[in-house]
Amino acid sequence: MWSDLSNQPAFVAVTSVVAGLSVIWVFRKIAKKHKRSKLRKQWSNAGKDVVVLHQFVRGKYCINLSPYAVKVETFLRLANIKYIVDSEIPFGPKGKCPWITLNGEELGDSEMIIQKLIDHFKVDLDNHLDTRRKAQLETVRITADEFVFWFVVTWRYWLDGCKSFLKSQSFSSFLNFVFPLFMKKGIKVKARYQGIGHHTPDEIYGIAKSTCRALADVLGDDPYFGGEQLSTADCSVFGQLSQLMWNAPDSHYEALVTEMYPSLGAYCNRMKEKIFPDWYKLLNPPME
Ligand SMILES: N[C@@H](CCC(=O)N[C@@H](CS)C(=O)NCC(=O)O)C(=O)O
Repeated sequence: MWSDLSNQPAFVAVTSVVAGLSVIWVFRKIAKKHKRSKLRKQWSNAGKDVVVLHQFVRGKYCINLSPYAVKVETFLRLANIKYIVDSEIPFGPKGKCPWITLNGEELGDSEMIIQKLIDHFKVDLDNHLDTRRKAQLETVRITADEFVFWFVVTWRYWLDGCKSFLKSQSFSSFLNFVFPLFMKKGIKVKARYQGIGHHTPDEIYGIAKSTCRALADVLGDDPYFGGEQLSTADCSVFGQLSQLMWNAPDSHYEALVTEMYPSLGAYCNRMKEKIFPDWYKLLNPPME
């Protein structure tokens, strides 16, 4: 025998809540779309050949919490390309940060962005390198982008639960509370898929140590990974190492570049001073 559920108070309450949430969801979606299309018009008016770099808000000690955003911004400066920064919509067409808008075209993925900029602006930061050295630096770049990244985020968000990282950001109290809750679980799942998440914290630190040692050995006594002159690979290495240097305060991960392999810390400072003379003004809040 069927009873008429629509007359039950619990049923009415649940359907009202579901309907209310659905309306809020639809309104939020529309508002988001509207905001994005308004901003899109603004970005298209940035000027011909002016890159709009979309990234997270700046940090207290480092210009970004995303190593890939630091990488792209470093490249833009090295290649003398005009750019402006947007932090309202940090996630782009591939659902990742950073991304760029160039002459109305939206593009994601730091490496693809750099390739596009190289083609469009006809820049070559590597013309002082022979083919063999270029190939060696490409493996250094891959190590930084695809390997350093994983031990940094696995430690930062999961193993350390954002404790050290949050000291380096100017987040609101609300974000300080919810950020670790979401990130810890999310990165744990991703790190397991990637593989690094199956190791113990000591083993992960061991991987971080041997990777930093290898990078310090490749750098040797040179000022940059490109030798006396900077190279495209320096953008990636700086982007990743900047996270250890400035976004892991008072931690054994920071010590990797400040104490254990100080040539890497000196390299970070050299890059900062050469490419970002305005570094302290860019920080949030700015440091004079
Ligand atoms: N391969 C991409 C990686 C970008 C990336 O993973 N960015 C992170 C921030 S550092 C992100 O957006 N993560 C969000 C997510 O994976 O959902 C690139 O080179 O740009």
